[in-house]
This record gives sequence, C-alpha cells and structure tokens, in this order.
Amino acid sequence: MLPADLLALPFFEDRHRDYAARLAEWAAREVPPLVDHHDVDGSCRRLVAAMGAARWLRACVPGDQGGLTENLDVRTLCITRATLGYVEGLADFAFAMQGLGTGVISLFGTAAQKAAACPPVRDGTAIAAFALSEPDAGSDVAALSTTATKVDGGWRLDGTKTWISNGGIADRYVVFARTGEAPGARGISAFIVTPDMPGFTVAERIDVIAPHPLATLKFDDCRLPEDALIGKPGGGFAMAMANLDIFRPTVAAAALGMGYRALDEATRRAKDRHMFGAPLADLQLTQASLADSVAELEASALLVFRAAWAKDQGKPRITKEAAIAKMVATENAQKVIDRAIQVFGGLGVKKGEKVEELYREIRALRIYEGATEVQKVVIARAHLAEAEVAKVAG
Ligand code: COS
Repeated sequence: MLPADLLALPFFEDRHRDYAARLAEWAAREVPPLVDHHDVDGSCRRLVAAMGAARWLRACVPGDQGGLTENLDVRTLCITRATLGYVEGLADFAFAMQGLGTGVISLFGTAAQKAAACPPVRDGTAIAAFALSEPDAGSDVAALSTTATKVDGGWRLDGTKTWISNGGIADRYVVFARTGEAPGARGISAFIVTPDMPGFTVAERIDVIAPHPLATLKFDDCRLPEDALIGKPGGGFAMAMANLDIFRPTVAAAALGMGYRALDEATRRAKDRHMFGAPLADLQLTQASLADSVAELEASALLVFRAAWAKDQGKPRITKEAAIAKMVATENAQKVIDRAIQVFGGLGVKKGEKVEELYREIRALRIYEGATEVQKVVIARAHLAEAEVAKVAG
C-alpha cells in the first residue's frame, strides 16, 4: 500500500520494493481473518504465529539468528509497520513488539542469550515484550525505581512496571531496573525475565480505547539467574535508547500506514457520496481536506524513510532524525484520520467503521515510545548541541 512513487525513491533498493509488494498482498489476504477485537490475546497469538510461519518476523532479528539482513534493516521494519498498520493495528502491534522486545538482546546480548531469544521470536513461537515504563517513570526513564539487587547465584528484582505491551501473553520480557552503579540514567541495567520466574506476577490487565494486550507487572523478590543480565551493569539506559532509536521511526511508519488508510477511505467516500447534486469530491472544502492530508502524509513519509535510511547507512545515532519522524508522522496521522472522519460525517463515528477504528488506534502512537513532548526535548537538545559544535568550529 505504500505509494509506488515513494518506493521508487533512492531511499529504497529493489529488495524493498519486492518485499513491500509481497507483504501488502499477504497482509490484505491473511490478516483480517485472524483478528477478533474482542479477543486481543488470541488475535495477537494467531498473528505472531502466522507472521512467523510466513517468515515476515525474520525482519525482527539479525542475520546471525536467521534474520533477513545482517543488522536490523530499519527501512524493512518501517515498510512492514506501514503495510500492517494500513490493514490492521493489532497486526502492526504484534509485529512491532517482536522487534522492540528482542532488540536489546540482539544488539547487546551474549551469543547464548541471542540463541535462546531470537529464533523463537523469528519463527513466531514466542512472544516478546519490553518493560521500561513504571507508574512514576514513563517519559523520565532515568527516574525508574524498580530495583535489581545482586544476590548469591543471581539477581533479586523488586518493583512495578506498567503499560507493558504484550504484558500477560509474552514468553520473555526485557526488564529495566536500577542497579545503582550511579544515580539516574547511569545506574540502570537490563534483564531477561520469563513469566515462570518466582515472584513475577501480572498484576492488572489494562483496557484501553483501542484494545491491545497491555498489563501492569509486579516483581516481588523475583529471582533471576546470573545470566539474566544483558550487557554491562549500568548500561541499561543507553541500551534502551539505542533500541528506541531503531524502533521510533517504525512507530512513525505505523502512523503513516494508518494515515494512508484513512486517506484512501476518505477519498473513496468523497467520490461515492453525493451531496448538493454532485460527489463530495467536487466540493472545494473536501478537496482542501484531501490536499492537506496528501501533503502531510508525503511529508511524513520522507521523514520516516530519511531516518530509516540514515540508520541503514550505518549512522551510529539517529536520535534526532528518529524523534522528528516520530513526532511529525504521528501528529500528522492523527489529523489525517480526524479529517477522514469529517468526510464520512456521522458514519465516521459509527462503531465498526474503519475510520472510527483508526481514530482510536492512532491516539496511543503520539504517546508510546516517547510522547511528542519528549521528542521535542530530544530534537531541541540535538539542535542546541549541533549549534554549539558549529560555534566552536567557526
Ligand atoms: N543512544 C545511545 N545512548 C544514548 C541515547 C541514544 N539514543 N540517548 C541517550 N543516551 C545516553 C547518553 O549519551 C547519556 O550517556 P552518558 O551519561 O554516558 O553521557 C545517557 O544515555 C543519558 O542520556 P540523557 O542525559 O539524554 O538522559 P535523560 O534522562 O536526560 O533523557 C529523555 C531524557 C527524555 C530523552 C529520555 O528519558 C527519553 O527518551 N524518554 C522517553 C522514553 C520513552 O520512550 N518512554 C516510553 C517507554 S517505551 S514504550
């Protein structure tokens, strides 16, 4: 569903164009029958299994773990999320969490950690999750208070995580906890936690406007083995941010896909619906609405694939590009979907209409993996730092 003229740009290679066409065809055919919005757990399990069997989840793990490319190819991740987001928000969610939940392990884990975690995620036989947020630490990650204490033979984990995607259905969680090497960001570490570990409980399932598997997790004297630690103690914050650098552009891509779907729905409606003796599309105000949406989506698309391309070219940090893409694409998609509802009139807010579903689905994307306000902080900091470097150089 990504426009052919976008895919024709030099951001992409032929392998991306071929992948996008095959995935769009597969998703339109295979995804809708797997989804029941009243059973999000079952739907996500079915989607993960199907995406694993069809080999799309190979994009979520690196080449040495049977992945599609040597390193995660951010353009492929973005194409996948845009395509799945166009068809079904839950499919996008299920795909994205396999990648986000495994990213820290595939980037920083030991060979044994990768070998245990990646192949089942790739094959769709295990579900992954990323547990960073806490009741009092969402945007301000460095304020998290879950603790991991060194004990004989391993670690003891205590605290609460919330808003955890796949919470309650995941087979493996990457959990961030304070290990105290230093105050703030430099005293956080990452751990692999499985639901069978003693002291782990799913405290609450969270019901939201666009239902997805989400939960609050509690760790009460939860015992982890020695090898649960990922990377070095104290390195957790930077690992989380490096993972988010890869996955923030993909959130933007999902928003892009949802926006394109809303635009297609609005365009069809504007052509089919007659008013004042002519199709809605003949009214200049409808044309203005469509024009704003087309322009905003094209601007988003360029930012999404600029960020993805930069990472794939080997740029070590794309923090600013990713933040710009995420902020602009999610905010634009919200506006595009809102305009589509307006074109639909009353029907646009009727349950069961695709644009109504998109309106609920898009909202969380402006919040999760760094709210728009966090992206503004990141962008401004990067800009000011660049200005400082330019001043020194000048
Ligand atoms: N890649 C690698 N390292 C990074 C990094 C990145 N993208 N971003 C920051 N770091 C490193 C920094 O270099 C710094 O290292 P040193 O201490 O060695 O200099 C360290 O991590 C701390 O960075 P910083 O000073 O920027 O930390 P802050 O606490 O000020 O970070 C923000 C603030 C708001 C940017 C951060 O907390 C954030 O992104 N919050 C949103 C998190 C989020 O997405 N939450 C949703 C949960 S996931 S669904």
